Amino acid sequence: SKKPEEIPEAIRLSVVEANDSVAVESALSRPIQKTSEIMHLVNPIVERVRNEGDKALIEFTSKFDGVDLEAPVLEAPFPPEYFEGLTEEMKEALDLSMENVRKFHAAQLQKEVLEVETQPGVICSRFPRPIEKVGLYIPGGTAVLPSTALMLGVPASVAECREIVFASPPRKSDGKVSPEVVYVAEKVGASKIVLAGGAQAVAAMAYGTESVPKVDKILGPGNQFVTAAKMYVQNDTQALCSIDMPAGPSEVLVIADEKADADFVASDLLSQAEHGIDSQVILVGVSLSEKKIQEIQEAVEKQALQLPRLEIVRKCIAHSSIILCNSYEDAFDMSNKYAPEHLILQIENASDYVKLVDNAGSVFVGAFTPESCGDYSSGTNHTLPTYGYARQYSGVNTSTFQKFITAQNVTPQGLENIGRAVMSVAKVEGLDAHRNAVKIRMQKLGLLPEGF
Ligand code: HSO
Ligand code: ZN
Repeated sequence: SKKPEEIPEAIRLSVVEANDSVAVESALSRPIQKTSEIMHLVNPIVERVRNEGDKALIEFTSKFDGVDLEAPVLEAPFPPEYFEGLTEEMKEALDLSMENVRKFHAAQLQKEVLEVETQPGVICSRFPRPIEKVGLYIPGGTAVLPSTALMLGVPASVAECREIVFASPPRKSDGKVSPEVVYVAEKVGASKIVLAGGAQAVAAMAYGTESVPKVDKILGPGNQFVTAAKMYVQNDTQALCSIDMPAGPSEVLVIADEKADADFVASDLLSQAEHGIDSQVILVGVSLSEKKIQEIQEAVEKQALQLPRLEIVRKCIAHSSIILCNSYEDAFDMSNKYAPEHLILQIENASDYVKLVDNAGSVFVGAFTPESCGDYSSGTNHTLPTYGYARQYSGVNTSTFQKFITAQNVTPQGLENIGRAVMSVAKVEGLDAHRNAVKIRMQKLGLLPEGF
């Protein structure tokens, strides 16, 4: 028989009562981000790429990815050997996913000029323009992430960004990036793929190198080095570069009631758990019976044991919880407080409850809507706010790739209507030149008495 320490621990979520506020707080707490702690590692990498360009980029790719490149950038049209291994089935799957994402994001595109005459002769307007150059980071490592390529690339192309640059670390085996990513890059009209990852890829796109164009905005998920480098360049006025949003580990919160299918609930919890050991997986139960809780725990264990990423899942589930509530309202309060990246509703008449959602990145409504559909193919974006930032951030959408410019046209009649207000406020601010700019005009128009 096995010694006790060799028996693997059961794969189960801890169970917490909603009124146990200490336990709930701990269940809903997120792992502390160490961005500032790794800044001292990231700073020199960013500095070197900024000062030495391609030479430093090639050197870091050799050091961190074990790939020696002659040129760090692949230019469109991408060479045929980069598409090798791409199956027809994969092309069809990517095409279907891209088409749905395109449809949903094209519908979001704001093209029209907004015009409001706030007072007679005072015409204010607003018009959109694409962000000219965007850099899309596609993580590498063991996972292949063509889905991230399409979730960022399709809206950038819908918004008509003038230049789309991809960056992804090359594979150690052959120095290439996966053909699926190259396929998506070609489909969305990317001009270049930077064969680099980590802080060095972010720096190359933020400052530009001999072969990497300097971009205006960098988007995409990544490890803590990528995140730290994005924070760095966002704060550096030399880079003049913005980013999509702060990033943390991926999360799901599932709200389930007694009618929920235990196998479905378990499958959703596990699809989040397999992302990484620091993934957050929370089940909020509404009036669940002991029997249902048991069924869910058993389904989690049974399905987990079949998964190739079992070891990741095991570690993630070890810090995951079921929180037991007694009403739908309490469950949604709990969820709004946590502000999950993904919220899955496996409850009766789920669509009637969407109105209770105040904070979430994206909502998956009803038993037959697993998160996986939104991760890949339904049309919504999977680049979503994590770490509680769903309180104030939206997920990536078409307007993420646009900016909005305002304009105004004030006629003499308009100046008559607002000129005196401008002059009064300028006076109280002690800004006489401001006041004069209106006064001079109003005098020429004969709108002010002599000696005003
Ligand atoms: N759930 C992830 C996205 C993803 N899932 C990519 C699979 N591939 C973050 O929203
Ligand atoms: Zn996922």
